[in-house]
Amino acid sequence: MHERTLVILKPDCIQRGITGEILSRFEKKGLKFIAMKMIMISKEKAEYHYAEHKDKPFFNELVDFIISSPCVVLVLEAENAIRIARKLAGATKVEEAAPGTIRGDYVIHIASNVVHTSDSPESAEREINNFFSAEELIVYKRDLYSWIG
Ligand code: FUP
Repeated sequence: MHERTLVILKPDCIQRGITGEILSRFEKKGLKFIAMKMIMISKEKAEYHYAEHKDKPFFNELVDFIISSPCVVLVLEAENAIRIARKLAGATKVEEAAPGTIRGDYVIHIASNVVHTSDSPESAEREINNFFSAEELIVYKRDLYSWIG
């Protein structure tokens, strides 16, 4: 089975009206969308999602931001989906995010950085299970992508 990654289009993405543009970048790359929904993330799920940062000074701000307004959460599948999605997202530090990446093109402040993408297979599994049930992950074939599924 191909690798899966969790992507979150954060509140700033929806508020700025760039959801379609950002989805389009992942879609055009050829990553397979196997689940997608718009949700208000609960505080509990947000704290679980960002658990690795719970001792960081920016933790409360991070959680408050992600629960402030709707997000779009999606699961993408491909060989090396995790690294591919992170490349498309671009570097966390805004001054290092290359033009052509999402953050390189749309982000001026680290706290409002449009997308989240999982950083490892372990995180991806934990994060996907936090937002999706097994039944929500849709198995289907793409005819035009028969060589990769
Ligand atoms: P990334 O995997 O690129 O989203 O980045 P991290 O896991 O390092 O950070 C998680 C989130 O915390 C990012 F969305 C940005 C935010 N953050 C801050 O707001 N301030 C910081 O100093 C570092 C990270």
